[in-house]
Amino acid sequence: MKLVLAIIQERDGKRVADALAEDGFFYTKIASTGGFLRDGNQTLLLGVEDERLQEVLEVLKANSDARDQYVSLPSPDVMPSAPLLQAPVRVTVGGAVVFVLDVESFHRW
Ligand code: 2BA
Repeated sequence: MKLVLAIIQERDGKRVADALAEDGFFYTKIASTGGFLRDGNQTLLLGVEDERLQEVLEVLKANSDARDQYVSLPSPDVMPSAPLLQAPVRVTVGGAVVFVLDVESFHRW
């Protein structure tokens, strides 16, 4: 069994959730915040059997889009050396950032 930890953009949240539910995946959704943009995103925890791992990755990929966002004022604790006034920087966020971990054991009471 694997634990899939997927960080997706808030705007993709409903589309991803609907697609996962439709395909019968169990998941837990946690509201989270990106350390760089300081924007809200969503972290999904999914326990999946090994044979369905590829399928869940495909569902995540098909339903999360990469988007460009602009960072206008970097926070001093992120970039202490940044000048106060500088042109907005474009960053491409997502589709999704996904970690796959081996599950040692799984229990449900
Ligand atoms: P944020 O930390 O808000 O990052 C948003 C986007 O900003 C990132 O998109 C990346 O394109 C850019 N970025 C992040 N850190 C940067 C840096 N130090 N310098 C320049 N550009 C930087 P994604 O890579 O698609 O990441 C989307 C979100 O996924 C992140 O939001 C964060 O919440 C999470 N994430 C990404 N990599 C992670 C990691 N290695 N560990 C934990 N969470 C991660």
